[in-house]
Amino acid sequence: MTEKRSVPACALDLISGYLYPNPRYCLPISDRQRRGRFFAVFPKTGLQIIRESCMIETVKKDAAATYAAIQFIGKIFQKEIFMEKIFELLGWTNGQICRFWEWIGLFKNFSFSGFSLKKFFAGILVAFELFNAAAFKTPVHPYGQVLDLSDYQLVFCDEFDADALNTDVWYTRGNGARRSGYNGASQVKQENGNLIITGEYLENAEYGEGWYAGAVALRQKYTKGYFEIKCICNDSKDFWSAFWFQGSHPYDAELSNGGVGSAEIDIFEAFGNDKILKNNRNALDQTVWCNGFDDDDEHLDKCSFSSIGNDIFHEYNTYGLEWTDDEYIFYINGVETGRTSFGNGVSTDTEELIVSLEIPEAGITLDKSEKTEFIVDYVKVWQK
Ligand SMILES: [Ca+2]
Repeated sequence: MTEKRSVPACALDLISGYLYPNPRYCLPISDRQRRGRFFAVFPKTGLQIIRESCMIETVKKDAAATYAAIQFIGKIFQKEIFMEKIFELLGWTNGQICRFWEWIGLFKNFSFSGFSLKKFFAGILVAFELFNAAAFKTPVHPYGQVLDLSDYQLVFCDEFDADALNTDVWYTRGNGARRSGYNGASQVKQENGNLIITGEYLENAEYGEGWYAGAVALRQKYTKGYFEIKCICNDSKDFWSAFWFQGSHPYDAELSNGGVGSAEIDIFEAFGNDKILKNNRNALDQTVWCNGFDDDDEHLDKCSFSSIGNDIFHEYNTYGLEWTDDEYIFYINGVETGRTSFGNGVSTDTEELIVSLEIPEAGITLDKSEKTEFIVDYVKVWQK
């Protein structure tokens, strides 16, 4: 049986299959371990590791000068001079490389064997994308396995069709002071089959004058399963949309125990539509956070994938997490973006599933008359 996959997925396998054995699993090692071992392990672990943005953040921390130089070159490289111009000339995109992948995705189900021009060009593009990911922290398009829920059963579904939040299953979370503003129940509503969380400046609100946003969480906590949201991320800078798990003690070194005891799992965080580089505009992060993975109690380790959805600030996309006995597998629109058994392994905690519009630490630059909305069509949970 032929596995149905996109050309980029096939091309990546093709290249990595030639160059590296077993390239499809990222290493469960921390930033600091990765830093030392990166060059040593690269030939064996392959391309996946390049995709992890923590690698690039390590570069950032260690060599600010190098990073500044890379950033400078990256700006020249990407600011409508290279990629954008090429795609424009070829008429393949409307300034969004996602569109190009959709186009190239028309060629599906081709054989792995033999040489073809399609494979050759797809291979070059994938290699280029991976080079971008390594050098410039540009996000990568989903290219992994297609989601298969045949072993799962739907155990929770809220389409948000009612007039108001079903408080039998949800509660508004963290009400009160939140970073540079407030979370308020007033910011959560349901309309036209959507859950909507609004970020805005309010003068006479529950906790006084200031910037408000909100969060809801399921009362039922979960361990393992497949968790999916369909949503439109808030289209503004400063505030950001998120769908995430928080365990009971992910930031405590002893109790987190490298994520096995408890972890924070960010199924996605979309850090606002203010990206300078066009390539990054539809990017979001999928991250696992844990403590107690190394000897340093203070050090919070993370493993992060930076990936792209289709026009995430204006169109519905789905973002999912498959949390198995062995690993976390992240998805966008039903295609794997990354997988990891980061830390000491997957969490065994029962964790809280949260939908939130987040307020930044400081420096909100929106005009006080501006609003921003995180629009959620559904949240669903499947388990075995
Ligand atoms: Ca709905």
